[in-house]
Amino acid sequence: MAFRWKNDLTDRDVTDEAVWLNRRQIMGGFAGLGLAGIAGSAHAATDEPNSWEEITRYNNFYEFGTGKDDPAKYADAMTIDPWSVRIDGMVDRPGDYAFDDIMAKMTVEERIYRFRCVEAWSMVIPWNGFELADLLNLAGVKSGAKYVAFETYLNKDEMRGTRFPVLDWPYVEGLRLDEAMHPLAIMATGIYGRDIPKQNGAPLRLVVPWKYGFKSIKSVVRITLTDREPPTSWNKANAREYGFYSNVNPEVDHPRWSQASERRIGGGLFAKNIPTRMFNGYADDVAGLYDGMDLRKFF
Ligand SMILES: Nc1nc2c(c(=O)[nH]1)N[C@H]1C(S)=C(S)[C@@H](COP(=O)(O)O)O[C@H]1N2
Ligand SMILES: [Mo]
Repeated sequence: MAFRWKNDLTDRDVTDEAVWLNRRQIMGGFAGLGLAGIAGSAHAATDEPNSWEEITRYNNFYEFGTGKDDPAKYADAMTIDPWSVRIDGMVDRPGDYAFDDIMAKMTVEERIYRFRCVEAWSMVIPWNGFELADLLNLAGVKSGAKYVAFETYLNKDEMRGTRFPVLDWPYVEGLRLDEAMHPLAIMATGIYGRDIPKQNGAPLRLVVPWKYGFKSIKSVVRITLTDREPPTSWNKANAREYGFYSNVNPEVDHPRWSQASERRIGGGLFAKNIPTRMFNGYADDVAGLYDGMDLRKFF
């Protein structure tokens, strides 16, 4: 790996780590997790992470319903053990990778990321996970591969929302290969040092912090390397409103609302409205991926 990403979203510079953890009452959650990145921080605090309750009770996971509280209510029905991820297409070692075997090979770190939904709300989430690049390298990406396609688990008996044609199930997403290989792109397996809850995409989900939240596909069962831009669920549902790239961009509005600002979840009625940043504040890291591209055309 050419460089490891440095966290700019932590308050551990100013707050003793144990105090920070206790405050959120998560000490019980650390057993068995290799939290390589839990210590050490690079920069001063800029954002405060959202609470466990906010992160796990205000969700989008349409397979369980379109209400923000539906996933927390209904995702429990999803079977996540055993779990495997089929990695296929243009790879040297295609196959079904058992979740436990993947975890045995990956280095889990903490990544505190801003998370910006296309609906103009946002949170700050302390994920635990590993770099997507490490998983792709496990399977061996063949030369000629240009894109990565992802697919969510689908079980109509367990996922009550899939009885309705809100989206064309299963939920699918995609990235360009260089986006997928970027060290900011992770597969999250935890939050606040605990296993990731089902409503947040257990047992592993993609997190691409510089793109709108819908790119961060949950409960991934299949990853396919391909040389063609893969179809994506929201683009299939409404191509005029949701492009393949969907990079956070305050200058390109959604056809039905402005993307210039966002409502930071928390504080109830006092939720703050804050300006949205180019690439969700990760421009220094990722703008180079889009050099020379017309970001209005490729939205
Ligand atoms: N399979 C699947 N993945 C999904 C979604 C979904 O409905 N189904 N919703 C997306 C959207 S719109 C957002 S904003 C985020 C929400 O993630 P969170 O609930 O963990 O905050 O998940 C994304 N991933
Ligand atoms: Mo979203």
